[in-house]
Amino acid sequence: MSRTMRAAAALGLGATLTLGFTASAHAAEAAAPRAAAPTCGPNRVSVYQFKNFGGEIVCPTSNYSSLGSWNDRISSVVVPANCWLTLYQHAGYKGKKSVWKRKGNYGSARRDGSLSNNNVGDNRTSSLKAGCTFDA
Ligand SMILES: [Ca+2]
Repeated sequence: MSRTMRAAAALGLGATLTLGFTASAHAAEAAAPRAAAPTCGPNRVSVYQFKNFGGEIVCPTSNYSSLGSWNDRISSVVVPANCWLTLYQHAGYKGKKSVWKRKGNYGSARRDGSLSNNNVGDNRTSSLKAGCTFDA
């Protein structure tokens, strides 16, 4: 093998590594929007610790008369088209409530990045009713 061919082979390897790195960088950029706002998927209600779909996330699939460690902790929600969600201020489905969709209402998806302007309020949810058609 001549020195020229070795140089070309080395160059080819270098180009491949560079291309691989570039592709990874693009993949990371493409995934960034989803990483910033993860959801429980198209068939699950998503409940978030922080406003604008941040922090920890949980995927309620039923009714919860109390929320344990999530008491007074919910700050934003995503309700897919085939799901429903009501948040209540107090345990046992009492107090002020905010309804995004009721069971049987399969309208368009709802996203609410802040509960500050909702009846239930920010960090004030103590029970909830959630589900999706696929849970029935
Ligand atoms: Ca709101």
